[in-house]
Amino acid sequence: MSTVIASSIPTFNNSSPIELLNESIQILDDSTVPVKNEKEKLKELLTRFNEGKLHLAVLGQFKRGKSTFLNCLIGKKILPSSVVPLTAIPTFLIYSEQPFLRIIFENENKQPEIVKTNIDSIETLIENYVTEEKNPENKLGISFVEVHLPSELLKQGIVLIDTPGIGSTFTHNTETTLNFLPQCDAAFFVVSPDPPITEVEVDFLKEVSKKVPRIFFILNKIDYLSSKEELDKIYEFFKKMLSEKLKIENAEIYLLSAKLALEGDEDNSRINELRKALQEFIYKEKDKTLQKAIIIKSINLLNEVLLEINLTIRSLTLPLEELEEKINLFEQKVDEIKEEIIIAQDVLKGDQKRLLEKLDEKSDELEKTSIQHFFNRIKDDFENSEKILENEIPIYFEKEFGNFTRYFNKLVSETLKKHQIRADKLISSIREASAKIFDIPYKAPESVGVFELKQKPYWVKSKWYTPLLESIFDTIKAAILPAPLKRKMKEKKIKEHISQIISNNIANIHWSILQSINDSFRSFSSALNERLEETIEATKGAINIAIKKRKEQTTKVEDEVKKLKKDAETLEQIIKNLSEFS
Ligand SMILES: Nc1nc2c(ncn2[C@@H]2O[C@H](COP(=O)(O)OP(=O)(O)OP(=O)(O)O)[C@@H](O)[C@H]2O)c(=O)[nH]1
Ligand SMILES: [Mg+2]
Repeated sequence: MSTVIASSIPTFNNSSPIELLNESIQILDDSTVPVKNEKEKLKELLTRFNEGKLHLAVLGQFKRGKSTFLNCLIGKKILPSSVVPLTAIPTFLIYSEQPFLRIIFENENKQPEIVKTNIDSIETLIENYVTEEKNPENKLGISFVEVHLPSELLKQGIVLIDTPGIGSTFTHNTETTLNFLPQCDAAFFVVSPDPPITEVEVDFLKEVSKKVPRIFFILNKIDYLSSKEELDKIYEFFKKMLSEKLKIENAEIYLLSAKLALEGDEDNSRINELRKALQEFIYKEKDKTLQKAIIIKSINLLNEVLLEINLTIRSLTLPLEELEEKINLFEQKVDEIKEEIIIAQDVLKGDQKRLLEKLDEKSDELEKTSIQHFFNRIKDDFENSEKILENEIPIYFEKEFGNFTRYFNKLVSETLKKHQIRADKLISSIREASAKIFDIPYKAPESVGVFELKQKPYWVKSKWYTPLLESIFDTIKAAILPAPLKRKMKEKKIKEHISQIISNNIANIHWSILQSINDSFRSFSSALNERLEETIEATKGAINIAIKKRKEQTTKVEDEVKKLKKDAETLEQIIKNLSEFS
């Protein structure tokens, strides 16, 4: 006959992740182990979870109909749409009973602007802030705009986000959207048959699929297609592209005519199928998508807390002599790891230097090709050279600035990712060493966060071109010289001018990227040191407190150990239950 012993450890069988997180915070609140950091982080996660708003963004190439599509989801023309590239600023649609706008600026010291409005005036009002036409090259320095408005769809806990279209000549719009990706929890990716899908879109989609866990595809503007055969053909083509180029199988693709939907043609627009899918997603998947990220982060934190609790227990129970021995061993190990970190920091500095050399090399190359390009451009149409330069130089450098940023962004994230993996291993090895020395089970956390180039974006934009002073040409014109000589003088002046402008522009691009690279490496390096110190402190702190307790109040040690053991068991159970939700 077996004896069933009733356990005093709760099993939380029916607890929700929020209850589990609350429970663990309570344990940490009452704990004598120094876990303040972890507790704060857990509280932040819980708040985010409680607010529970999923960021659902609409992404795609310019002019695919993203803004129009959002208007038809909301059922009202809220976002401006046009035949020219338009949306320039990410625009968040958030539920509120009373409509108002909140404008958030890039300069964090500038207070957000609140603009009260009524629902019918929203479109004309936000035009002033989010469109390329009214806010060219984001001269207002806006980071994003929130449109708070009453809507049944938004009320269900989603925030819909309109993003600037990628791939237009306004490369800063592409940059804005690429930087924005990590904030998306899920996305609608909009394509259309005019043309079906471009290389730019394929590249963009590769980025999106790396950063956004859930994507719906929308084949918009189906009213362009005159027959079912055409529709099937384009659908199959798109599906094949997703499978061959992006290895996305079984993609969810919805057909749509946002235009017809706005006109109220429910049947031909096929909007209802999409609405249904969205409702189903909100109903079945929304919370899960958000939950997953929160749970993984919480489990990592709780595993660290467990290690500290177990360390304290060991420090309270081991014979003092043995404990001293182990502490010495641990200190030695920490010193070894610190040495390795110094070496890693040196390698990091070397990589930073190599990237800066690459920047010099690329800038020199660009200077040469740009001068050649513009000399050639004016050669055959000399009389119009000023017009040509004025028109083409800003576009040319706008594009090159975008290319440079993308190129170095990729190099920086690849380089720092490599370092991050190494740093994670080293930091983890501190915890692993303590676990091993003190004979405690330990599970290393999963890596979080990818480092990217810090953007110092658009300050160079307005200065791409400064015209030559009229008076220089007037002087040449007025001079008593034969015509061919005058032309030669003018040509010389213009060429000098081109070289000067190109050199200034390249210096600006170079400076901007250089600052970004240095900032990225600096913040990586200080984050690494901070994490290292934190980890060592947490581990040592747990041991030191235990030793102090032993020396001061030997009689209570037994009770303390009992309580800690119970906490550890409860946390283990919470981790187990949480992982069932992830
Ligand atoms: N025929 C047709 N035209 C559409 C449809 N959806 C949008 N359009 C038109 O396409 C043009 C671009 O629409 P927008 O909604 O501004 O496109 P967008 O993707 O937001 O563009 P950007 O903000 O520049 O990236 C507008 O002229 C819309 O009227 C559609 O389903 N059918
Ligand atoms: Mg738009």
